[in-house]
Amino acid sequence: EFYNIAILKARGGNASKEIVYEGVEMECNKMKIKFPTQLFIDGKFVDSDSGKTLTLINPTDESVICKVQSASVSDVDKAVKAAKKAFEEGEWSKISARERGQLLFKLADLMEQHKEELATIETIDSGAVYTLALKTHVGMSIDTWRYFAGWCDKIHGSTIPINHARPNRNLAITKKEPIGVCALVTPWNYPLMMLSWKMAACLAAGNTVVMKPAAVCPLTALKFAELSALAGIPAGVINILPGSGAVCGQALADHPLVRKLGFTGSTEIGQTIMKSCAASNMKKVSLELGGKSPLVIFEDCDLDKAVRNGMASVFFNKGENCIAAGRLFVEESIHDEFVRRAVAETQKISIGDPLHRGTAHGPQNHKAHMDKLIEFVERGVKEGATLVLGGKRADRKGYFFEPAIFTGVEDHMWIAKEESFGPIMIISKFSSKNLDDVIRRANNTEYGLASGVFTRDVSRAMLFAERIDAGTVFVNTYNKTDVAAPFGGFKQSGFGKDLGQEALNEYLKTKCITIEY
Ligand code: TAP
Repeated sequence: EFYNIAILKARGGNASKEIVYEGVEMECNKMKIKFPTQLFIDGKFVDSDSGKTLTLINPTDESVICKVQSASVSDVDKAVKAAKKAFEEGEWSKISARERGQLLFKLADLMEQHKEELATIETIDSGAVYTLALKTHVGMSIDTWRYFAGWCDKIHGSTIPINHARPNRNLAITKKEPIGVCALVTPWNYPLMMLSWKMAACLAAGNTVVMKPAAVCPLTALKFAELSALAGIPAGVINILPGSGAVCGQALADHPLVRKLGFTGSTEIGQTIMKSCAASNMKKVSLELGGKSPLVIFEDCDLDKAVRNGMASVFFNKGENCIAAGRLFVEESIHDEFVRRAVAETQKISIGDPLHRGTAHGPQNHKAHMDKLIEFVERGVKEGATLVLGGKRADRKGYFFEPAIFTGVEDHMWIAKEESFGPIMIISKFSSKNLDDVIRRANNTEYGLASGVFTRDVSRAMLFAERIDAGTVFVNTYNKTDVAAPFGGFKQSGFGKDLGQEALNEYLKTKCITIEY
């Protein structure tokens, strides 16, 4: 079914404000939802210069949701120039930090008022299970905006006692300043949440932004653009450009007026972006990239909890989770019992329409990704790992893939090293007689995003946490991220942090002022 694009109007809490756009209005999930389908540049919804569009597919039933405008290089240029003007001359540059915070709180309130609509849009566009979309994709996004709104008027420098040029006296002070126009490029697994993690810190710091969501699911970003206009964020401060990475994303990395690029995505594209940022104008860059996070489960763990968390570490958000445990090391004495329980629990996962409240596992995000997962499993079987469950396309319409479990995975195997980004559990055995050896094996990857350990032995947990080379370590839990805690990887998982106070540094520069008196 194809939904017609209509001229729509939106009115927010501020009754004097009316936003007009071309978009889609439809009944879905027992509610009326509507969202724009145009680019958002300088406070207005507009068509792309090229007339090119992206066709969006609902992964649950493979139907076309709608077409949205796809940004060209000249659209990127317009958006960047609008963001530059807003940064240098607009209301945004004149209001106080506290007023900036108030605007971001208002935006968060509007997101809260529209949370069911946002979660529904996320579900049809990305296949996220609705209940999870409500709690995590949208819920954590709202928390993120509130967390960073609170930081706006608390960003300050220091006073530093430096040597005096006697007989005069001297003092140095530092100021934390916004960088200017920032670009954000994000992936498809948590579309609204990835936008929020980066953009909330970026705006709290006082920058303006041009953002490119993933081409396959840009709809919550466009709905967010509408809400930002209704919240009264001045024109040009937020610009949203759906488009392809090769055209729109690359033009952002190359643009000489963009001073910072925040990226989340694959290591491969991260490398391309870092090169482009260096070659164009040495723009500051932060990269949240791929992962193959190890989870080590010792025999003295709380096994019920380890099985529950072990499953969530792999299957949460259908495995489309950057910190997903890419490899489980289970101590040999509990290995068979762990596998038996994990298989039994995985068989109980209800796969189905992500809008149904009883569904725990929805379709993969898009077809190419599902096909990649099927190939991943075939390769694992070929190289001799034991596929004990799932790993096939489910026998129904939509991009459904049966959660898979592999055992007998050896260190040299391709599936032990490569990220699947899907619901595929990879289990290897270890012996706790040699803690050094399992830590060496867990660290034997070029990635360093997250890690986890289950044990009741505090010393062992702390030694693991000290020696594992990953930006996040979970002890007796997994996936426990929070807006106040810094998040980001080591090695080829990139650098720079999202969330927490540290994320602000990614979008600030420090100026040192030295005074003589
Ligand atoms: P990518 O293929 O790297 O795409 C990420 C974004 O970059 C998309 O918006 C993409 O555009 C864009 N892009 C592609 N080529 C570009 C170029 N030359 N210049 C600028 N932008 C370009 O990753 P993905 O497949 O969307 O996401 C999966 C990967 O992201 C996984 O490896 C996963 O681990 C990683 N990830 C990491 C994290 C964290 S926090 N570390 C979080 C989520 C995901 P298109 O829309 O056209 O593809």
